[in-house]
Amino acid sequence: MSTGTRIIEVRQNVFKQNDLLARALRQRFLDAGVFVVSIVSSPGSGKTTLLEKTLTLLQPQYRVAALVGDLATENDAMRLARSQAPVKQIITGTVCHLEAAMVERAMEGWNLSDLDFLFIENVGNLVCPSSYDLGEDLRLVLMSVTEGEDKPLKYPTIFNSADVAIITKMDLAAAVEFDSAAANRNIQAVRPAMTILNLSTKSGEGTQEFLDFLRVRRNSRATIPLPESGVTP
Ligand SMILES: Nc1nc2c(ncn2[C@@H]2O[C@H](COP(=O)(O)OP(=O)(O)OP(=O)(O)O)[C@@H](O)[C@H]2O)c(=O)[nH]1
Ligand SMILES: [Mg+2]
Repeated sequence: MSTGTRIIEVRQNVFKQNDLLARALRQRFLDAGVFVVSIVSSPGSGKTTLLEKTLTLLQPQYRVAALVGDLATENDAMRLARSQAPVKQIITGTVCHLEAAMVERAMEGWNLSDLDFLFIENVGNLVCPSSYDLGEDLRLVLMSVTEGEDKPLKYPTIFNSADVAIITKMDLAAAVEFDSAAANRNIQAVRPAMTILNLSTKSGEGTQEFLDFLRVRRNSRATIPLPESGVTP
């Protein structure tokens, strides 16, 4: 057997293990009645800023919590904890994505039935997180206006593995001559009919629509049975 063949086999096993665990997590989340939303993007697109605002604004109505992954530091967990929601930081060391096992471990001690929403901020990276199912109900991919309209074409897998695209930092769109139509076209080229939301946490544009969207998706999940395969719809 060549070294190349062995490497492929090991990778397939890792993916398979992760998928099995993610499937079990998805069932646990469903049984507990918690709606799980993960967020992926390149570093600095605004995941933590959006999440802090979301945790704060949802709390009067919903019980919320968050997990956040980074290679190093507890910075994001400290920022999110300002919302008063339960938050745990997952430090991945050299690993550029979260895995289902990390999520499972981080939730130890939490009673999932006490939650309505659980948010998971992935490590800032447009490549690694796309291959790892975390058992979430909804995966959001963020893309800020300062990154360039071509990112969906350059990183199609992450857009394909997500359910919704959110274009962030819309308050900076004019300053960087962001071409909204081109960005939308590029997203639709890799993921036809993908829902796209425009948002700015600075100006507040799109925030209410985003919160309404989360509420609707959470309510509709309650009526949709889990597919046999356990794969994210
Ligand atoms: N102008 C503007 N800046 C924003 C907006 N959202 C976030 N930022 C800024 O963008 C920078 C990065 O935001 P973060 O929320 O830390 O981004 P992140 O995606 O969590 O970053 P990583 O966790 O490191 O991948 C910060 O300086 C934020 O203040 C926005 O809507 N408009
Ligand atoms: Mg962050």
